[in-house]
Amino acid sequence: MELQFPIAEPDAAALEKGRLLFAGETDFLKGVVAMDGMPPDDRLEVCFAGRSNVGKSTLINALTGRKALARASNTPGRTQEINFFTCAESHYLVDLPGYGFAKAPVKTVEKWQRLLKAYLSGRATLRRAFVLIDSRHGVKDVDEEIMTLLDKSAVPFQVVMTKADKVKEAEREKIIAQVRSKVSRHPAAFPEMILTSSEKGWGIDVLRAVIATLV
Ligand SMILES: Nc1nc2c(ncn2[C@@H]2O[C@H](COP(=O)(O)OP(=O)(O)OP(=O)(O)O)[C@@H](O)[C@H]2O)c(=O)[nH]1
Ligand SMILES: [Mg+2]
Repeated sequence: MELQFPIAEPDAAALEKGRLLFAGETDFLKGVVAMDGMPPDDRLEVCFAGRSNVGKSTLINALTGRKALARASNTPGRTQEINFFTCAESHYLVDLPGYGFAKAPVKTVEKWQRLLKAYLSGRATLRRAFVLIDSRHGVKDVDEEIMTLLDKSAVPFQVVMTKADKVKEAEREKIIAQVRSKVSRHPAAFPEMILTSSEKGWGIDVLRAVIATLV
């Protein structure tokens, strides 16, 4: 049986909860380059994973309403550490380095990919991983690899489509269908997707509401 994987549509009360959560203080806590540098696991966290350049850092900025909280750039491989942000004192938002192609030396990329995998499979307080998929490109092999890792590590994940403003509606529907059919094969996948554009602000309130139900 294939699951339906609809686009999430929280009700007004859930949206309000999300709005309130993100109306609180958010701040950069630290950038981590090794597992032993992680902050104490004294609260829950959600992380943002995805291919380089998919829009992880930009999405954190959109969620928090702070333009330059997480450093974003057009160069794939911008985020090279695991960056922790505090959100309303109650949980962490975690910006991860991208996977796949990056404009950085091979050795450096290998090092941060190892760290990324160690984090995704070994962080006890990780409540949910958001796996970001570019609305123009759909699920690629490297995404499959990460989703399989999350399955094996029993880390629940949810797909967030990014850059929805970059595709026409017909094309978007085709890509969403592809993503649905690929993601629904992963046992750790949460059966609802979130459609966003950080540029236009689409779906940001939805993602806030989803995070508010988790923490
Ligand atoms: N049009 C459009 N552009 C976006 C959107 N989100 C991100 N971008 C752009 O995409 C580029 C990459 O964004 P980042 O947030 O740095 O991507 P990232 O996933 O953090 O990349 P790495 O840290 O390199 O892995 C930037 O030029 C952003 O301005 C969006 O919703 N719409
Ligand atoms: Mg980044």
